[in-house]
Amino acid sequence: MDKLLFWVSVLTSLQGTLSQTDLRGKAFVFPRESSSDHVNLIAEVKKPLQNLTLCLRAYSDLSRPYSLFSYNAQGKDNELLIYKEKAGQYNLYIGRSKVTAKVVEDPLAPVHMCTSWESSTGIAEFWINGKPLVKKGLKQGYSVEPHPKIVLGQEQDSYGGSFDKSQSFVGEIADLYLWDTVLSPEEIQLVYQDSPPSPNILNWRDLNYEVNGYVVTKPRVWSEILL
Ligand SMILES: *[C@@H]1O[C@H](CO)[C@@H](O)[C@H](O)[C@H]1NC(C)=O
Ligand SMILES: [Ca+2]
Repeated sequence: MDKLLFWVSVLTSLQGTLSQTDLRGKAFVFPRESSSDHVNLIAEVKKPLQNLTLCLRAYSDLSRPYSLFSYNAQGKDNELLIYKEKAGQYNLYIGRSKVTAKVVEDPLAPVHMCTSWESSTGIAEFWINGKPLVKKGLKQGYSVEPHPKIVLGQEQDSYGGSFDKSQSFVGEIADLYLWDTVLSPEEIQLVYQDSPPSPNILNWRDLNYEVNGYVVTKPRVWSEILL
């Protein structure tokens, strides 16, 4: 290892624990409320995004609003953000604009969520537990900025920081995938059933991430699919 690489890795290990792992069957547990505990997801986004689909499972008993997925670009807050306002109310932000989709749901039940956005039409979709919500539209013709900082557990108000305890996530997150395409309804069902088509930006089965603070990886013992 050359000297520079050595010091880079020393610095990195001081900041958090870097891992690249297959997290199948596991969940990130955010066990307490804070303005610091979070996971950085490391993704290569080199070109602006015109199409995207993000899916994840989440389990939380919070009743206040919280961030599920926070993607900021340099100087661009809320470039891509999933923010849960309250039970049954999901906000998608693209380039600081927002749409809201609503669904009847049990506030204490685990949830599988997919959201997609297509620049050419501006159409935003939410799929909750495999069911499509009413489509909305925003930012037609826009492109999501590349080179993001992606954070789970906290909502960024700057590039990689400025967290607010009252928007933090407490609970468990699993099976997170991000594609640079809009998945078809059939593909969304495959993701829901845990057979996702190969994701090209973030892949739970080969995830590059950095844990900061009190976040623990544990087996996922819950499911929103009634077996
Ligand atoms: C995004 O999707 C549209 C079709 O909806 C396609 O025409 C366009 O080429 C896609 N853009 C990229 C960068 O893949
Ligand atoms: Ca923000």
